[in-house]
Amino acid sequence: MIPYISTLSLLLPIVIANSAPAPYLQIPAPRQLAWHQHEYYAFVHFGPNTFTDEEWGRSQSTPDVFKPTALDTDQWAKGFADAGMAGMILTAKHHDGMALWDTKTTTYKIGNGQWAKDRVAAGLSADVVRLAAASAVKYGIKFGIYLSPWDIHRDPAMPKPNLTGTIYDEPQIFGDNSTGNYNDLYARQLTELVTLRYDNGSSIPLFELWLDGASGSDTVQTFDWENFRDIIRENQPEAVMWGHQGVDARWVGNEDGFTVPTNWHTISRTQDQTHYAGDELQTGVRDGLYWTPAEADARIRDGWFWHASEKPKSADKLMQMYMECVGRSVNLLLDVPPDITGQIPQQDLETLLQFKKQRETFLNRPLLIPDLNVSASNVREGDSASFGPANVLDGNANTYWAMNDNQTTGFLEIHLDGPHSIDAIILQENIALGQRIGGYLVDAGVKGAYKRIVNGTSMGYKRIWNLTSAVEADSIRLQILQSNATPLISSVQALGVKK
Ligand code: FUL
Repeated sequence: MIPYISTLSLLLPIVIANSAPAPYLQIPAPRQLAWHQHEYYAFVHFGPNTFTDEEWGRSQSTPDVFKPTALDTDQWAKGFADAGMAGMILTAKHHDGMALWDTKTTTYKIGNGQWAKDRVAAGLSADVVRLAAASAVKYGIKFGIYLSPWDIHRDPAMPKPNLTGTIYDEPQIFGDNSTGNYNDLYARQLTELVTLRYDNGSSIPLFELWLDGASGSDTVQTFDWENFRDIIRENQPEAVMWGHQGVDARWVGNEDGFTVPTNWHTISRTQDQTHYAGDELQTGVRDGLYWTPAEADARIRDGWFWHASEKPKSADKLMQMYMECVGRSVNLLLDVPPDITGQIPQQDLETLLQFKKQRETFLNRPLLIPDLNVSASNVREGDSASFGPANVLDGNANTYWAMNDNQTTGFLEIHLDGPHSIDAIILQENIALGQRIGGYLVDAGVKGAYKRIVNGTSMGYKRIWNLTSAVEADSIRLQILQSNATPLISSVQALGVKK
């Protein structure tokens, strides 16, 4: 909301009407605000592990191991787009160190394997990262990259006898005590990836860089997170940098799509400081120093990489994950790995489609429509056009209901045209101006008698409340019980059927 100040009001000593609330403490950068709205997207773990039936390969295979029989990155991107996923994040380099793009930084890349040589001889690209990026844009989804900071290929604590004497026997520069500068290698790899180009020469936009926090070795390596951030900012200012606890988005503390009801979008530590425990990452820190919202990385199967012995989870299970993640203001990054053909198994794509159908069947029942009658305990400066409660029904993420600055509690009520059966409530706080709300209730009214249906703490970007049983209502009342600054509500929705 852009404050409007008339020339006349500048001249007169009166309270200026139509003034938007000031931001409250930390607010999301534009890149983060856009990221919140992506909500659900795919993780793609693909590399040597796909062919060796491993999760954490020990950097023992040569690039010849990478030989998909029918690679089709279009099939991935189309499958994800059809499933309603906003994008995909590909493992350009997992812990084993083998690069999936045509890098100048290492010999340990798929480009040196026979599969790639045959592709190139046939006039085809063997750069899987660029191929996937081109497929993503073709099917209208976002593209992101995972680049593992822990690199077994360079870690002296991880013996690699199979590579001894080969061109892949590279200096063991990982670790603070090693001779060599691993941060420099990582920075060069990152630089290559954030400056990749499509075949037509234009630059490949990335929506997220995934800088994993895992390590399975005793080698201590202090990472130069600030430099990595600067490289990303300089070349991809719209990209979110994901790390264990920052910079732009944080881990949710587990890899099972599990979250807790109270979740703050802020924390108070950077990547260089002691790591939060899993439960602290889930909750976040209210009024923390940095806007670092949580993302849940979870899997459609048991492993991150494809294994013949595993099956996808059920659509019901994915729906449950969705409600716990997206329904609690946490983005869901769901891993859907390609198999040894280089394609996503049909079984997984079918499960994604079933899940999409369930999601849509559930969500596509909105009862609260723009022309309903809405009242509120207070409207900011009496300016209903700018801050009235009808804004929560207009479907516009930029408008919101607001009260005067000195009011941190209050209510709004939406009057339905007759009795309805309601089984879910969706609430959105206008996070563009910060996360403020710490307590709220929703009541279902029938002829003025109310029944409590939601009792919440944090709200944030989006909350979906699936009620244990449907309730009858001819009105919906949202009460804000606690807020650290005047609350701003951008959307209220109820799902169900008209009776
Ligand atoms: C973890 C890694 O160790 C797993 O292999 C996987 O990549 C997962 C997404 O992150 O930290």
